Amino acid sequence: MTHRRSILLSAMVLAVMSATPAWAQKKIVVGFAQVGAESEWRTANTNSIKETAAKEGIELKFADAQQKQENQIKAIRSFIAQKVDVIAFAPVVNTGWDTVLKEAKAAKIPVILTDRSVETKDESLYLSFLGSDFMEEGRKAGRWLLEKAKTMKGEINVVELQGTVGSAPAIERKKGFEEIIKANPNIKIIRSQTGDFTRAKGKEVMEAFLKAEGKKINVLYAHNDDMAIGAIQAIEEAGMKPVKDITIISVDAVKGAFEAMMAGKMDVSVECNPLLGPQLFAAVKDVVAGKTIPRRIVTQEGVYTMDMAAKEFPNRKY
Ligand code: GZL
Repeated sequence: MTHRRSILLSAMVLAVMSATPAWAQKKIVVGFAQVGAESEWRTANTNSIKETAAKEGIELKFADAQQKQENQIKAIRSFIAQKVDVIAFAPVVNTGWDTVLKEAKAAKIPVILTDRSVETKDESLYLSFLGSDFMEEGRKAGRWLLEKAKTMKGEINVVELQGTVGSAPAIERKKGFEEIIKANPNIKIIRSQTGDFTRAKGKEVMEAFLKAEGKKINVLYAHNDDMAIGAIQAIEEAGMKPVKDITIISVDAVKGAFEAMMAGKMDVSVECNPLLGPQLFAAVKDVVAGKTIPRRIVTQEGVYTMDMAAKEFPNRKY
């Protein structure tokens, strides 16, 4: 055997021997504080995070905050006390996080935001924000309505079911939608109220809209499918027909939206991808390995209309 080959071989043997066996490598421990379980989207998001952690052999400490900021803050404090390697969370609202994030920073625990972002002057309080561009989702909904409006006569009165008050998706989906529809002065938002991203509240608020405005309503813009599906029930119970009497525009594109579109009860749903697990834990592993991660990781998303629903439905993962 040549001298060179023997050096190469011994180097390889050394490398194999010095590599720490998998069972001896310290498991990465991640603390995740989830918003809650308010919607189909959230359930799919939670499943993606839990399934990916298990697949990657990462120990996941998971807390469900039942849509309360104080519960998320409590969970983050417990992760700090347990000295986890990384903290990740989906902030239920976008303000009020500096104090607890400063505690995480003092404990030298990196933080990754998923799904929703936070407002803070101190950029060092989190490493990265992984999630959708909610402004663009609102713009996509607005662009769809501008096109649809070309086939509609006279005033186009919109009622809007907003997401959780103070949450990034609610603020930005509203802003993006309004930015686009102002191009057509016939389109007016005549009522706008939060349905807190839930079916029950979406139905309740739509009942109030129908009582107040009735047949004046031409379009519903719902910030998520759960509220849209609740509103569709209210529209039918009021003796009106979704799509035919009231155009239904929604966001998320979860299975329930595809079922509604295939039943001819929803016009369009703008996709908001909940399957953030793979991107989150790839970022976690990079952080633990000392690599830098992008400040902003955007998820790719489409727009699904009623005529596309049946063909696309079998491909849906959530
Ligand atoms: C969006 C996410 C929103 C979904 C809702 O990324 O935060 O919260 O649109 C969910 O369905 O409740």
